[in-house]
Amino acid sequence: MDTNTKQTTNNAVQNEPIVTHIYTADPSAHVFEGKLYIYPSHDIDHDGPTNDNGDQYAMEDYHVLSMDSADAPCVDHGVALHIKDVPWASQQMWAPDAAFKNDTYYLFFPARDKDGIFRIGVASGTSPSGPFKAEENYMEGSFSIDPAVFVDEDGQSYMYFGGLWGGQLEKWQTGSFKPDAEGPAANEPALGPQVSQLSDDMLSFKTAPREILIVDENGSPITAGDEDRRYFEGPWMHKYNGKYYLSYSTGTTHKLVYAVGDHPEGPFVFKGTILNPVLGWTTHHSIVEFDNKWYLFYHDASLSGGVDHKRSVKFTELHYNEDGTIQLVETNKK
Ligand code: FUB
Repeated sequence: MDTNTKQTTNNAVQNEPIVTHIYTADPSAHVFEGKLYIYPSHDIDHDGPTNDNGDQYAMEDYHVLSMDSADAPCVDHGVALHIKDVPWASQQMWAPDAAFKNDTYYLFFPARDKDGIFRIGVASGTSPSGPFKAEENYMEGSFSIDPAVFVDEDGQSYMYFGGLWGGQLEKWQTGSFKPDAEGPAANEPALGPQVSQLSDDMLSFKTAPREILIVDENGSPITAGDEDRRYFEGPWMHKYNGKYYLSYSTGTTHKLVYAVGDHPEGPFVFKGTILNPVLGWTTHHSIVEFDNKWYLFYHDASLSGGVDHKRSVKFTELHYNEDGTIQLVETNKK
């Protein structure tokens, strides 16, 4: 049964927030049971600090949203998982994702553990709208933030994850957590996102996380100083015409960009920008095919007048060129 159900109208072409009664961010969109389901972060107000560590993103729960069609009202199915019901987590329920396998819906989410280290947890349920029951512990071997789970046509599932700065990815370069570790120098290869194959029950890593390589058109690794192209956070994987598209946020330059490869674990060749900067510091997205159209789900801070920890999910249609490149989505930062 849906709880706390609310409806708002939305207008895809005008890119209005899909809901306005709560702040939402980091949308992971999927088609389940013939509908669009969106798994966002639930942004909240608070009196705490705002800093590069991301303390302003103090989220405590997840709501699941759905739409029967791209121009239908968006339904809020209420709280699907609250941090008080996650035994290992202490704070900051950041960008989640969801997947369907084994007749079960899985919600993957990052949060800080009791030691303040970001880990990735999994919760499961029988409905795409939740509720979800969290596992007792975080996924063994997990770290950092922004899990995105891709189930390939052969049934193998992959988790992509990792984020710089508050997301702590720099601190794991040796394989264990080093609180003072910094990222590579500007002329060195940038840190890539991590990828792991998931076990068949979706509850653990089948293969140890390994770093993904993103190269430029000449095959050279994108460097850490190349802030228009280097990986920052928010990975997403989708498949289009047999190719694997890894898209992500560039963080400091506030773009959504993408790279293309022949294998889900890479390497990937940088291709271009999908979305120019939006209002707000962060930018985070997902790409989904629904009713024979492709859509970009993203967020901005327009509804709150630019307050970046109070963001709103929007979406727009995405178009491909004949050669498989993605057409840039322009923004007006309003
Ligand atoms: O919402 C908290 C963090 O902000 C996410 O995990 C990042 O991707 C950024 O959107």
